[in-house]
Order: sequence, then C-alpha cells, then structure tokens
Amino acid sequence: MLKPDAVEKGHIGAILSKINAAGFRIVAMKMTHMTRRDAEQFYAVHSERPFFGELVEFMTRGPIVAAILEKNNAVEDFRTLIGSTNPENAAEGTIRKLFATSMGENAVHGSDSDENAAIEGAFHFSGREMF
Ligand code: FUP
Repeated sequence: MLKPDAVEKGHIGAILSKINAAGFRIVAMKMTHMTRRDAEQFYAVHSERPFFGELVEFMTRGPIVAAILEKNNAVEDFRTLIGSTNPENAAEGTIRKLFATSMGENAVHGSDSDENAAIEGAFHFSGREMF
C-alpha cells in the first residue's frame, strides 16, 4: 500500500517509478479509501499495541493505493526497497528514507511474508482484479 501521507503529498508516481525500476510486476492496483473497519481488520495483529488507535486514524484519513506486486524474492526485496519502519533508520535511497516523515507516517506498507501477502492481496482485490 502507498499510505495516505504519500498520496496526500503527490508521491504516487515517484514511488511507483522506484517500484517499477526495482523489477516488480504489477499484478493488481487501485486507489481506495479504507474504512475504520477495514483498517482495524487489516492491522488486527497490532490491535493490542499502544499505537493502534493512531495507526487506524492515519490509515483512514485519506485514500491509499493498494497493489499486488510480483517478483522473485518479492517480500524480502520489497522490504529492502522500502527501508526500515522508522524512516530515521531507513537506508539512503529507500522509499521510506525519501518519502516518509515518521514511524507512524511512513509512506508505504509491505507484506512481511508470502503467506501474509496472499491474505493482504485478497483483502483488497478479487480474483478478477488480479492480472
Ligand atoms: P512494517 O512491517 O515495516 O510496516 O511495520 P509493522 O508491521 O511493525 O507496523 C505497522 C505499522 O504500524 C507501521 F507502518 C507504523 C505503525 N507503527 C507505529 O506507529 N509505531 C510502532 O512502534 C510500530 C509500528
């Protein structure tokens, strides 16, 4: 997902360009606005964490771009491309280093396993929207 901060600041094109240059194939993509219920479900794993309320507020404050990306070793390579969760620790040239402003508003989300990528892809897209 390209998160609300990235969309608000007009960074969709720049971020997609980096994703493209890194060799990912776009399997599915759309702009959408998550409801509170969507965000609570998507981030259910964090529901007991102190930042959960803030995370849900942030993820629902504006539209996002959801995408399914395909590549060999996609999960690890995408996480390398986006950089650390906290942009202060993100490597030079990574998407979060370039476009994120804080741990909370960190521009992009990447799945942390193939299993979660399948779950998260199915959260946003039906089979007819995957190409
Ligand atoms: P990541 O896998 O890098 O997206 O990070 P996590 O799944 O650990 O966290 C999901 C989101 O929760 C982060 F993108 C931002 C938010 N978060 C905080 O706001 N504070 C924290 O201490 C940890 C995560």
